[in-house]
Amino acid sequence: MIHIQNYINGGFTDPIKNEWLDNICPADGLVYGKLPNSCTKDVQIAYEAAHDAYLSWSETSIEKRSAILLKIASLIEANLERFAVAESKDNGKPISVARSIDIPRAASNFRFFSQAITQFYSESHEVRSQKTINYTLRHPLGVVGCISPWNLPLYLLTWKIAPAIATGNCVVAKPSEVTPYTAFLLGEICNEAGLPKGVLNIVHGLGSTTGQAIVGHPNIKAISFTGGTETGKLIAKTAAPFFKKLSLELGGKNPNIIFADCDYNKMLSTSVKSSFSNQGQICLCGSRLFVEASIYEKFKVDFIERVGQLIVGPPSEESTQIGALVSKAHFEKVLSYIDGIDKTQNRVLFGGKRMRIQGHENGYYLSPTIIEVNSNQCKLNQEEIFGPVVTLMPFESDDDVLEMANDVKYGLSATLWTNNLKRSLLFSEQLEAGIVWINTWMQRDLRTPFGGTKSSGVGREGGFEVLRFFTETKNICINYE
Ligand code: TXE
Repeated sequence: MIHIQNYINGGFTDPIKNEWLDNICPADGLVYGKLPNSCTKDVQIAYEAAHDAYLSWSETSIEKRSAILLKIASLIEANLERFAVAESKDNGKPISVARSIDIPRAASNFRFFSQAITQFYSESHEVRSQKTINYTLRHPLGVVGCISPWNLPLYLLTWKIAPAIATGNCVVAKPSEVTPYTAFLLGEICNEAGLPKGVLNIVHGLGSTTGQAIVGHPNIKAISFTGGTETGKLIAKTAAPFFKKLSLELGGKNPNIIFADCDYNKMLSTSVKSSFSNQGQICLCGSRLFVEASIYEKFKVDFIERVGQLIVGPPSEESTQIGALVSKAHFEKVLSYIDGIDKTQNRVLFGGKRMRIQGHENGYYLSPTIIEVNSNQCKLNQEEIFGPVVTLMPFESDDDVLEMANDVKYGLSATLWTNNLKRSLLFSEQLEAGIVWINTWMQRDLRTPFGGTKSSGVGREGGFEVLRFFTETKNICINYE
């Protein structure tokens, strides 16, 4: 049994009230660890540690902060296998994915922000006729809160922590209670890298207790959150009376728009990935596939064939491409969408069933699922399912597909497959999304702004955008006449 503890002030501690949650392995449904369900008092202690560390950390030179972040990146890389095994066990994702994507990206987050902070700058504005010069200061906020989800556990936690501490803030962080393991291991790495105690504090627990205590803490100045849209609303409501800075990266229901003039083979293999990577549990997955009518029937046959070749299996096996869904509750939620379809309007073309994997009969395995729908208004196209379930629908014209792509409450990302330059430019301008991919998917450059519109959230992460988020801007105006 793994005994996960809070990481506060550079040490590992049990929760004050001695309340514990089960840590369950989605591959077989068995409890394999315990984690704290931290209360308001635990959060307060973490806050005090962060507050005490703040003065010194915020005045630590950029070179030193940068060097520590770089060391953390190197240590994550040196412990790649240990982290990958933990992530795969906790989340159900294939070990090959944890090893090649999640953990390397967590290291990249620290490496990237160790460099970005050395290039961060502010502006000055001179008006010579009035003999004035304005210059802008960007100072850290103080103690900030970072709350992350279970789908990309270490990847998304570090995506928040790294820029927060790079800019001189101290952090109280809470990973998802469903996937706490790699966050726990990160504490050890931070100590080894020489991160001063209290700069990063990680408290574990439920959203409704620990998460709520962080968001409702009067002196935690900003909340960076990734998770569900409903949780985002609750966080916004709790944080509003304190006027906290908020960055909310929420759900998505992203269109994958396929025109007949695209590079067909590249589109086909990328669409399999954009539909089912990480068991479809990525906010950027393209879950609504709109295919131009002239190639619809061909695409349907080819797509089903390719999806049928995906290997569903235990996350620990090297050959597995689709692992287990993250939890029983989430598995049941995803399955309920499939079981609840209106069979007069929608048709399951492939999958749609629980899979029993030999030796892992109680694991949360679902075969990748393709459903043909006849209206973009159906529940399957309007609600975020967040699992290995996609819908297919043909379209006749550019106008029709653009309207359907935008006719949803979410606006995170969109993918477009076409070789028509004019169409690419028009669609990129008119698609209601924070991120548009043309003839590709999920090619990430950490310098770019990342986030969504509409119910997909507010604010942008990445690059200088997030460094601005984690700093308070002050303008100084001097008259030098
Ligand atoms: O996420 P939650 P859930 C979507 C996806 C999924 C749905 C619900 O559709 O089915 O959200 O998932 C913490 N105050 N996404 O319920 O609850 C929680 O402990 C403060 C999309 O598992 O949003 C965890 O650390 N914190 C998404 C984090 O919020 C609270 C990724 C996210 O959990 C809290 C995950 C509260 N009141 C799910 N309540 C994406 N955008 O990538 C919960 N939390």
